[in-house]
Amino acid sequence: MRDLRAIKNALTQHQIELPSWAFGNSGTRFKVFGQPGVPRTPYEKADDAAQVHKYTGVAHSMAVHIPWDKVDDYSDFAAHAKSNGIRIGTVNSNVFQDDDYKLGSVCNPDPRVRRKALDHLLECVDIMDATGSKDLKLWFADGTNYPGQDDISARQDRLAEALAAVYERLGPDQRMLLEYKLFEPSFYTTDVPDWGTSLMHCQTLGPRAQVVVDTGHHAPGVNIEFIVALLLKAKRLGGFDFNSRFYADDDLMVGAADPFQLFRIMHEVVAADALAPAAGIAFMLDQCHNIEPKIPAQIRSVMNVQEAVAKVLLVDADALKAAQLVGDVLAANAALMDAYNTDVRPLLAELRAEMGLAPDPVAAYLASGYGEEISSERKEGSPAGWGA
Ligand code: RM4
Ligand code: MN
Repeated sequence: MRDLRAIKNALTQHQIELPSWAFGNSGTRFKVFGQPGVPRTPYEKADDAAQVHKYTGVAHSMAVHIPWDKVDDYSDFAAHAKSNGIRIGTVNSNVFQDDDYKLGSVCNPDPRVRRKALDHLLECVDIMDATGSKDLKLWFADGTNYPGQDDISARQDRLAEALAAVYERLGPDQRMLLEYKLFEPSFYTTDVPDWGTSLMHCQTLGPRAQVVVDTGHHAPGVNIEFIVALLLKAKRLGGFDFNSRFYADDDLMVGAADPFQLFRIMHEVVAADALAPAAGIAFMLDQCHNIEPKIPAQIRSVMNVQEAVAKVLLVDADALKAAQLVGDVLAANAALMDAYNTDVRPLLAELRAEMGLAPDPVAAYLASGYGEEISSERKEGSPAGWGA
């Protein structure tokens, strides 16, 4: 069994990346509810992300989404983040919010539209060069709504061509993370619907093309930890987009709907010794806070991931292995459940105190007055949002 010091060290090293879009206004296709104090610029999103890091100590970076986070000077933006104690992380491309993309972006039958989409992806790599970001995350809304609408196989060829051009452009220490999603906005076919499709493209491209598992992007009942275990074996798990779902791509706070699933996923990561930053797995949140206050919701999400990881680190791996090898089903299951059923909140509070942080990050943030401050300071101008 791991000793307490090793568990605490692993938890201190484990980093969780925040999404810039969690701080802007968001909603569903029915309504976006505005909140007071929402950032008006990418700079203010970085200020808010820095608050999450300040109270958790493990959220060192903020992912950006282009064009939502377009700025005039990306080096200056990166310097601003740095002066707040965080860095700009993954660059997310956006080829789904332009009229030209009605029939797809890089898979569109029209070569002019494909070129436009590819240019955007290449521009995202330029931005990575300026911000020092290491990962380009690609998610495509491409697909079709009706049988016969387009040629399924030809669309795969167009996708492969665009991915190859982007891969070619990456610097030696940059990676491409290819995300998949079962359906939505396309309802009949999606061009990257599952991990098999993503993995096939990544394997064709090379080792710096990796699969991203967004926990909300599967059919109900899919065993996500199995997918994670296989991608880890293939050395193709680039990272996670963490969130929770009850039905489809709900984007709720990670660990809120099914904390046990999060524990099972993180157990595979720890079992493969892939928790530490050196393993190269990007642990990102991909969430929207439509009805709850955003900064505390991000803090809560980071805490939820930490709680799952802490429980996993408590698993008696030797006892588990021994039980598995002799086929003791109940003892093996108990080794996992004993750890899962442990209340790790006191351990995490103790760790935070050792890190010089308040034991209860949400309470400390709420007491700080930052929320009231931004509500009164950010009255003018238009709040950021993804424009649903
Ligand atoms: C997509 C996908 C991407 C995220 C956007 C906002 O569904 O999950 O990762 O960047 O939403
Ligand atoms: Mn995602």
